[in-house]
Amino acid sequence: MQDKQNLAPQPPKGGVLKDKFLKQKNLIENFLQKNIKSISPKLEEVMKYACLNGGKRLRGILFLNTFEAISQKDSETLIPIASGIECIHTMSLIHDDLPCMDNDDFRRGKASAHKAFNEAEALLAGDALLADGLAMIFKAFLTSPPLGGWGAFEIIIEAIGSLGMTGGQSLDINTKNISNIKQIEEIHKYKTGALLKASILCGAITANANDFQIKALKNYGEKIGLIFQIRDDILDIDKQEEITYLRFMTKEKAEELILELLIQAKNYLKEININSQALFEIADLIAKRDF
Ligand code: GRG
Repeated sequence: MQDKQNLAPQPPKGGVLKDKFLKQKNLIENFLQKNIKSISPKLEEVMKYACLNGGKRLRGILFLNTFEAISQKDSETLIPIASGIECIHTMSLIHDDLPCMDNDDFRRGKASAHKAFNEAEALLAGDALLADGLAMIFKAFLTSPPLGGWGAFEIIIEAIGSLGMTGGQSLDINTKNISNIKQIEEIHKYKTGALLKASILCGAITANANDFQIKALKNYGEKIGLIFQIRDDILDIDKQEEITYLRFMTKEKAEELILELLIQAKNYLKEININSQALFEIADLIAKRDF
């Protein structure tokens, strides 16, 4: 066991892959710029406004780098899939910001879609981004079937449905009294964590990962989903939210928990001994929110 640990790839020092992530982000954004289209000029304007306004492209980047880690191949041909995932993610943000949901006037530092336009336009842009995002992924798989089969597509669809993100959002709006941290974890496991984890697993299955690798990457995905959320709560410390880790622990304790989860996430990567420097580094960037 000791020997196996020593042979495992070690986390890079100093974030050497940031340029690579920036390049992938730009490729995703170029694809979206060219492929977000509508027969309605207004719909196209709102979709582009919401989608091309400064997102980190974390889910797309996780997908591409998990594929590369398992297959040891370049992922550039899979940009349409990464872009489709980002369209779906943007849809969830547009709907989450609506007055009937989280009621947020700002997103990515700008007026949220329903504020910049109106609720009807925002709803339609969300609908179209969901359908068009799924179509981008579907078309990419149709023209070049993934080694691991269509399960890679299924994992994304399941992650956003009633057993995933939408289910988590429903738990969120229906939970009135939070009395312990487990309830918070449960909501975020689905609301925020499901699509993050699915982006990783989609990359793994597309690259034909074996069961052992998939299990470890699932665990890695769950840990970085938690880290993502705790960092979010720390950054949003002034927000009077019911559902925040900081109701149950101090900021210092939350920082300690992030470090603990980071070690656990990286240990799952070491377990499978793949060349996954990018995945080590993404975990660090999520922990520091330095994307
Ligand atoms: C997708 C079918 C479907 C339904 C959506 C509205 C809804 C149902 C779910 C809400 C989910 C939601 C908004 C979760 C919050 C996730 C979160 C913390 C988003 C912020 O992610 P970042 O920081 O965003 O990666 P950027 O702006 O960088 O893309």
